[in-house]
Amino acid sequence: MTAEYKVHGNVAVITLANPPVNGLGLSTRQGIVDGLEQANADGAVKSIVITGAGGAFSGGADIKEFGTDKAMQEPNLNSVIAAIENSDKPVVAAIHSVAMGGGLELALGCHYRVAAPGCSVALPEVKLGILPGAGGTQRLPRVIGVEPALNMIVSGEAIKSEMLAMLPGQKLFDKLVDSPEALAAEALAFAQSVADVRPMPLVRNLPCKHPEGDAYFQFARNMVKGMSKNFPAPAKCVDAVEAATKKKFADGLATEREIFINLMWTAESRSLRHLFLAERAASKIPDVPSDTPKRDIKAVAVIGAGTMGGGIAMNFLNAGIPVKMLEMKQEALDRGIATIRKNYEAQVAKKKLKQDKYEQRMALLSTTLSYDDLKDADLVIEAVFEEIGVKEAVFKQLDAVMKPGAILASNTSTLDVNKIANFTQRPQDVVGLHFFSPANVMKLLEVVRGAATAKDVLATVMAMAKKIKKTAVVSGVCDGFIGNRMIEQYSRQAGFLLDEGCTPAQVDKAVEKFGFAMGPFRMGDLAGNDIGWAIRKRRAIEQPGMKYSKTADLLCEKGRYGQKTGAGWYDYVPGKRDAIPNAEVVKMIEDHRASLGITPRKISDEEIVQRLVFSLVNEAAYILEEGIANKASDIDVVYIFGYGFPVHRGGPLNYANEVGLFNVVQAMKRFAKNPLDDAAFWKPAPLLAKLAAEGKNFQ
Ligand code: T1G
Repeated sequence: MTAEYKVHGNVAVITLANPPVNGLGLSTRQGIVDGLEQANADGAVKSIVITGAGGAFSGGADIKEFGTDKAMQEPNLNSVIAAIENSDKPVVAAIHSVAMGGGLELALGCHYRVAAPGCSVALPEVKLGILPGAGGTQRLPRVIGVEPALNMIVSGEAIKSEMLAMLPGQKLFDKLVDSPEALAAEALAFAQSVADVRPMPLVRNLPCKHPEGDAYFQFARNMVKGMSKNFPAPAKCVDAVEAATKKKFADGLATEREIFINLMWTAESRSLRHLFLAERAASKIPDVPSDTPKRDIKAVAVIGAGTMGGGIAMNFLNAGIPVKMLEMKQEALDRGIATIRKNYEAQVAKKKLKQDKYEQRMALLSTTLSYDDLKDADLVIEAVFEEIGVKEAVFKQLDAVMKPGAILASNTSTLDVNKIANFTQRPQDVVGLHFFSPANVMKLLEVVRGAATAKDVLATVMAMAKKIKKTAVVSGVCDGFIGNRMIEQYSRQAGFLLDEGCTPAQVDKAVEKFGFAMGPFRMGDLAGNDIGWAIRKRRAIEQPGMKYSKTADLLCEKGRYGQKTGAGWYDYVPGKRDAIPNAEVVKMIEDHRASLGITPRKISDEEIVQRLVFSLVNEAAYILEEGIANKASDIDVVYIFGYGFPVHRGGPLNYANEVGLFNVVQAMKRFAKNPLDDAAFWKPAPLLAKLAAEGKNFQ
């Protein structure tokens, strides 16, 4: 049982013990109910305390149970809370560290709540595409007021217990103790002090009104409209809280329950729950035990003070880790430092960073022109020119100067990490750390595992990624690793669509309607079309015969690299990001099409989206069966955090599962019949074909 029962004097203490966060899974729920029964049956017991072991009171319902019959199995959370409210003896919640979701709802069902300071209190269900389903939308407004409650429920954000305790007239906490250490004893004392108080207070009996209800909820609906694009839950939160102000408690609870169950079965919620677990699962490497010893990373060196090097350095400065930056020339260093300063000063100006924090971070940054000065760094990351010869020179230098045990990392985005490792005598200490630009902003970090990369190096960099607030995904070595290898196919399809009859704007609009922030052509203009141009030139040598549309090359030959040259697939007005369609580009595409003897055809948005997204799916299936990615959810994490795949779709493979792999394969068979496409590419990867034939999903 994951809830312990112990009697202290005449107080029974039920302790939730379901690590890591006391998720309210079935056995924990059963443990609470059993404890309540035992306490109510014991004449020596006068009052009851519920608390959580370890680092949380409770992180809420057990997300891992969702979608299984355990989640709804009695006693469900509403039944547990009813058992608390119907207890003959007062129940006191002793809250500390984390009280979230169902955990907070459990506490709201108690007669009293004693809290420690520093506890993160939240109803974050909206972040999972649902809303509080055990009375949170009905009880929280009754203890902190309608507006603060709705703000918490719609945002899902955590607020510290001491802040909530300051809300005027709040009835959330009956007592805020001085420190977490004092909680256990003070909760026991409080429970003794209320043992004979009757009637026992119930949150459900408190009034819940808003003086200008209709006007306020109309305002609230307007406010959530912006955040509700693609997500139904925020607007439903407003409906549930409004019900709390207009209906009797039991009816309001029924309204909440109905909305909760409906939202639970939406594709959006399945996607968000999938991503919640996927992001955390990404940090687990099948053959690297979680207790693998990690190397200390106390000092970092970054080679290259360009855009990437500067952004990479900022991640470590932000985490309080000193960085030494090396460049070949002083003016390059000066430029790099100036860029870092500019980035921080912009954050200070927007009040996103305090001046003293900015100065602290800059104080951690030092520069040098000499490799010898790097020798004491625990981790060095090179972010130099993406050319294997340059990497070779850098890694030979590093091998000569870095102390034994230092980790040597390359920020390469496509080059062979095994080759790079073999430029050194210590390939076991070499790893790829592929940051995404802008490196100080993008959450994704591809950790590229070389054939020789040591397990403790992997464990170290995965822990380091969490420290610098990156979502790290392990990739094997192949051209483009996970993300860039897949985007290659996506870009090829985008080019074929132009040859066959689309304009850049039509493709981008279809993909943006699907949910991408940017279609492939706007994205090319942002990243720089010359990057893809260079890769295609390299590919033409390494993989002759790979079929591409020539349009992107024709565009680059006109110097239209994108925003950086003021013009790409679109035109740009200086200082603005609006993509303005350009008639010459459209004509260039039409002329090229005519030169190929292609008669343009009308292509539906559905076909555009399917060809672009399913090209990601097929390439991902190859990546999985080659072992480049450890699991399907890792690939979804890469695409959500690094390539702007729409969150409400859960990632390319989650989306393929939602569509049905049989249907994906059927669509691919249609695409393979198109002579202007790449029929060979549309042969389903063996893994995809197998799963589709067996009616299974990517796991
Ligand atoms: N259920 C199951 N596992 C959970 C969990 C949960 N609610 N919360 C965290 N974990 C696991 C997580 O998967 C990871 O596991 C480990 O704990 C550490 O998580 C009826 C229906 C609590 C602030 O949305 O926000 O209640 O990878 O890396 O940074 O209305 O976890 O080690 O195997 O995030 O210290 C509502 C979600 C549920 C809270 C801790 N509750 N959790 O952060 O650690 S729905 C939530 C968090 C609900 C009711 C409804 C955070 C945290 P593993 P972590 P952390």
